Amino acid sequence: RFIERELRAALLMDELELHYQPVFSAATMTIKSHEALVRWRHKVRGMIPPGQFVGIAEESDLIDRLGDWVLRRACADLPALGSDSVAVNVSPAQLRHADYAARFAAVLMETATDPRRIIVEITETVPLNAGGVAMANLEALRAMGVRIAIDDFGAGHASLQYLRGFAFDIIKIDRTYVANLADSRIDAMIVSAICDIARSLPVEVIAEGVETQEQLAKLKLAGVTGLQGFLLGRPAALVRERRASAA
Ligand code: G
Ligand code: G
Ligand code: MN
Ligand code: NA
Repeated sequence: RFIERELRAALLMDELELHYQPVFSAATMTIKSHEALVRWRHKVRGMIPPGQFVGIAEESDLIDRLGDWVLRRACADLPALGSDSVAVNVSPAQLRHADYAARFAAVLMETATDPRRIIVEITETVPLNAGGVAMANLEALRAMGVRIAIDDFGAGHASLQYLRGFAFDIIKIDRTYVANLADSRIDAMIVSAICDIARSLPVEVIAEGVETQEQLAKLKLAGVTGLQGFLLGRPAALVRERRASAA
């Protein structure tokens, strides 16, 4: 397909970029990590969001190239980000390869990156069967010190099943729960219950999509450990002054 060939070329010609959105510690309200979000700066069509090309990449080996590019760039940017860690979104398709964790480790070596500073975000659309390839990859990453987050927690139908099957480090509450926090008693109860589960496991729990002060206050009360959303910081390109002056 045309768009697939274009995307392949874009990867080679460095037309993709990462934007970074800060995640704040609920306790200190300082930035503790950044989430990397890929964008395609198209020569004609302008900035294309990932929703319009990640799915196409997932239909072929393009997703592996895209994923490797994202990880390498995020690792290279980490020193300039100024936070302890960076989170990358990983597609289920990437985890299907038996050598995924080994390739991941190679990128960390190449860029001299401490694995403990990397967070991998996966959604519950990855089938995680005991003894399966995806599970083995996640276990290998975690053994290296990489932290694993469940993204969009509660948006799918397998969230609790997921928690039973793998020792995740972070739960990211889907932003639809946060959106209705002010006027939905049931959503507020669900968020509190997720925080209770997280505390007793124990794992970190990040609320995404925080847009208002009221949501922020309710989330802190419920006991989230991290906060992310437009109220606190939008995804933005890294300012590369330091890199430019160093060159
Ligand atoms: O930025 P936007 O809201 O359009 O992001 C839409 C979706 O794209 C989100 O679900 C996000 O997790 C996903 N996404 C963003 N960056 C990446 C990436 O580097 N790799 C993968 N696989 N998904 C990404
Ligand atoms: O699925 P994932 O959580 O990776 O999606 C990340 C996407 O969510 C990013 O593309 C980002 O633009 C979007 N996002 C981040 N914060 C907010 C927010 O406060 N409100 C809304 N509506 N979207 C957000
Ligand atoms: Mn994410
Ligand atoms: Na999410």
